[in-house]
Amino acid sequence: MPHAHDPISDALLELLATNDPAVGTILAAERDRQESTIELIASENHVSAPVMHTAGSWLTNKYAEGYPGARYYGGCVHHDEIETLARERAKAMFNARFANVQPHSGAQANTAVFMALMQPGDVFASLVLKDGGHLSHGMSLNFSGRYHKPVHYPLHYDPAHAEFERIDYDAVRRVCLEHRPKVLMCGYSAYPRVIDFARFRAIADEVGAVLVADVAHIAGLCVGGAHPHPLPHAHVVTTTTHKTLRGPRGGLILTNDEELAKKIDKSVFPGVQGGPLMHVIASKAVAFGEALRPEFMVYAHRVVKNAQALAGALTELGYRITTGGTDNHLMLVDLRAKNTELTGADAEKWLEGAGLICNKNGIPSDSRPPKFTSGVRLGTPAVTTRGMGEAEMGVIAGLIDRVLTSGGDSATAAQVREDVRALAERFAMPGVPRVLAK
Ligand code: DSN
Repeated sequence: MPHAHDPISDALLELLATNDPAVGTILAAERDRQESTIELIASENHVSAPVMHTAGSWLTNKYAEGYPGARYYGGCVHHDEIETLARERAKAMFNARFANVQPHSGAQANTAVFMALMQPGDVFASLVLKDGGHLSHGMSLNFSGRYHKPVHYPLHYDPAHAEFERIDYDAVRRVCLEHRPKVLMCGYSAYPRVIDFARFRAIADEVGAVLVADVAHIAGLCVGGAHPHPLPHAHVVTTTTHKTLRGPRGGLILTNDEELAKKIDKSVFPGVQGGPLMHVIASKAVAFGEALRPEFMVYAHRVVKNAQALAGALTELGYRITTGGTDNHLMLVDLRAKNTELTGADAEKWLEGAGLICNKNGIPSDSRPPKFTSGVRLGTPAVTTRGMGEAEMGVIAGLIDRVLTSGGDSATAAQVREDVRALAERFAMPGVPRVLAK
């Protein structure tokens, strides 16, 4: 049975079929791929039709360098209105006094914040990438590692410790007391547990550091009440808008501090960016409006419940979930518990062959290099958007296990692919969003 589509998507493909069939064919194939597979990448989601199509609107035609009321181009009246609306909604979501909605991405947001808070060569503290951090938190090839001096705080690495693979807050304090960083960063790309923002703030205050919380992964959970809020603890909050927040690809910066807000605005433009992507800012405004509705709270809590159900089902099947489970939308699956030979790279490839989309990911203290890894990272934001629940998480765990215990057998992958297709067909992609369809 074919999926129902929103009329604008269909009209776009019709337009491209006559206008640019080469592009139209690729886009139609990608729509089909997304519809017929199960998306388990923790940093991805499926946006609503209003979010998607607003990103393709008239606002793409305009330069609007500057900020509302202070632009470097004429004709910005509606761009001022939309950016102001996006800012107001962003502030309401995070209970923040100031918001900058212009960063093109989360990495751009972090670049601008670093520029506002540090000079080249200054020291900052963060979690290293291989333990779940992000490349913009000090990876050697990234601007953050090239122009600043990262010092990294550890997790608990002792399997006998009750907090195994969780942040070692005492060590965060020790590292900060030793190195006196200008900035202390928290917020991660592959960390399945609650972040204690108040504890980080106490450490930052003790050493005179600015606390930056990069909540890119958990932003939607914070807004939806399924994870504690970073404000008022963090001095600055950065995030992407396209993960659990379910908006268009982009970045966002928030703070309660007026002086920091002024510095950050200058760093975003003209510091690291030129013209803002106003069509994306309009789409952010739509997504923020959705996130402010009560239905989004239900969604955020379901994302976590689904992640816990998936982690529980995989544990029963013999996989090890790092830290023993999850408090948020993601989990790291240590494949070695099931099969010491299996790498994350093979698992990712075999699962993709069966229509189960995820990414290989290092687990803490992984002995394998990032190209291979011993784990995969799984997340539930996208499947929850499609309306799947805890029962489906059990089904998905079983499908994953069938693929991973087959040793890469192509006949098994083909059978599972059909089961994935049948499951995907039962859960529509968001067209007209459910909240408006009622
Ligand atoms: N690349 C993103 C992720 O997958 O977590 C982080 O920016």
